[in-house]
Amino acid sequence: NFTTVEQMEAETARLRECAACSGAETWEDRKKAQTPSCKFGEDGVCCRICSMGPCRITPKAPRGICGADANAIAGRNYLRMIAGGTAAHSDHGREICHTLHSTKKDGHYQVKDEAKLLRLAKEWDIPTEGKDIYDIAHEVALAGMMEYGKPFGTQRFLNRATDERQKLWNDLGIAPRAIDREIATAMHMTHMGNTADAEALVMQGLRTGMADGWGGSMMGTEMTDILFGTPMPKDTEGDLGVLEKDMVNIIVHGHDPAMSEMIVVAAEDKDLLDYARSKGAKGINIAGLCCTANEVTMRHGVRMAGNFLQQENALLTGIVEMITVDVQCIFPSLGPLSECFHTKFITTSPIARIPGSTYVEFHPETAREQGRDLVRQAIDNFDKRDPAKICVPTRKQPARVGYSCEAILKELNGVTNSHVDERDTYKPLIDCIKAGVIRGAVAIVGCNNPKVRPDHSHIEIMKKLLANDIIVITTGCAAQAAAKAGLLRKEAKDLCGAGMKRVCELVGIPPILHMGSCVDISRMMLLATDIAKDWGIDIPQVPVVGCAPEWMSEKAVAIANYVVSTGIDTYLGIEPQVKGSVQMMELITEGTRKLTGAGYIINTNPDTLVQAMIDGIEAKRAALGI
Ligand code: BF8
Ligand code: SF4
Repeated sequence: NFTTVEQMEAETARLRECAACSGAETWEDRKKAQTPSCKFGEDGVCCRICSMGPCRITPKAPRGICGADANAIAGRNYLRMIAGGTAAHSDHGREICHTLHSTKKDGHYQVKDEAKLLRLAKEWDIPTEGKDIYDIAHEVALAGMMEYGKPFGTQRFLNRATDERQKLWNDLGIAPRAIDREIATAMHMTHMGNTADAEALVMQGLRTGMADGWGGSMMGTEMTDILFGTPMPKDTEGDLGVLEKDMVNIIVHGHDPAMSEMIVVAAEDKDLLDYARSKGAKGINIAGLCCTANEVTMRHGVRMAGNFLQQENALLTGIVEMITVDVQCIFPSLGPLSECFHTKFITTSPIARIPGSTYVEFHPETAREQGRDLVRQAIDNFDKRDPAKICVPTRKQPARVGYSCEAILKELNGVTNSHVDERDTYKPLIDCIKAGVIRGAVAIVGCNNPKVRPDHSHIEIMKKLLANDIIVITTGCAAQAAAKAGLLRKEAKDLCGAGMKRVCELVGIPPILHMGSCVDISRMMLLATDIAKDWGIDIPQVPVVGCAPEWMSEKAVAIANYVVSTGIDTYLGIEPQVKGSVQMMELITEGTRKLTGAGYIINTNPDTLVQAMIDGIEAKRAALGI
């Protein structure tokens, strides 16, 4: 049985009602208070870049005080969103480089995937002969950090792309230089009195996005795999029912796995387990939210409590002893909300300081003790639950997670096909696509957004794609929507057309492959690239598209820009905030397509959006003559 959105909504309503006595407020209440939203902001035509403003564009006032028109204002706002998103993902990647740089043989963090480290060292021409693995790790980490500020050259990872893409990026001038430089350039270009030409702003948007996807995000993924292991398929569960009434519940939330890994390790400690039992608990239960959930589920099978718009619901259960967060997508409302309950709210990063939390700054030199200490505090909080405020959720779904590119190739190696003498190739998959058994692939990624029915677009779109024999790969909160609905089970093959169903049975995979967190969309870029290489065509020709049906964050805009630059059409279920500029709308939908071979297709109706994707894939097939 699959969980429907109606069932999810009923559970949310029950939790909200249950918690009403404690005066708890959630996003649904605040969304009402924020409606209607500001039309100028919505359309991207409010400028407050300098203090002569704010200036708002109307038919009567078509230019700001400085003379900037709607195209300039919407374009600058848009580029600033990309800069914000690239900064967030890339700084996360940099933090992970620092964590790798702190590794020691007997340290708190160690190298888990030596083979991946050696591969990366080789790729980057770092000598490894006769060297200690930790010396290599430090050199690789340092080389990674240099990608952020090097004065010359472009990103090292670009040479993983197809030759056609690399040439195109150079010709268009969107091959990203140092990551920090692209962010700074975007901020500089949008300072008062600089670029007012929308096309130039969009081009820098592509280049800044590229600094994320083929720079900072890819850095995050690679270094995380080296540190904590390259994900391989695992069984787990998803939805709030993973919280256990009789156990100490600790939620890890955010993005950077350095902190959550330590909590997971501490929760397996025998002394702490005994301590939990001495306090009357049956054990210690770690559950994840948002991308931290994706990181720890892929490597440890830690269960997922839910996605972005479910973070408050987790606390409404009244059985969460502690929620520890690192960076990004954390609601400030967790401060006041946790105060309604016994829940301890712990912030751990100087990047995300939130009123109402206890701040425990994590350091690589003390991380293990800090993790243990937090787990101990959570145990001490177990008997502070208020029985009157407990509302135990029960629904959860099994899920299979952890499909890194390495894992997908391994699955394909195990299948009997006409490429038995070749290993680590996507050719068996390409054969299925050529034969039409699988029509193509869609990457469903991104957030939840109250502008649409949460999870509804994700789930409905995924189901329709499966029914049309289109394989789905997923990351971020979209992946958790799939997990909650039960779509990451192998049994989801029953929702597929005959062709896809057969492939799933033969290979032994679910029809929706969980590829990780949002920084792991870099994995998807490499997947599309290597499929194109094994096929002998360029990326825009491959029947693969991307889709963010419920996106909300600046990071999502950065992602959309590197996906489009990579030549993959991107279907959006939420309108980018540039509608007040006809030129900007034209540039992001059709303009980029003339340059990179891909653009946005925007539609807020999920049924129309998914049909457009199916048509888009069929058009790519027709162009290939398959
Ligand atoms: O980076 S999908 S709500 S959790 S931004 Fe945030 Fe969006 Fe979720 Fe992960 Ni990605
Ligand atoms: Fe107004 Fe121009 Fe200043 Fe923007 S930069 S606030 S449009 S004067």
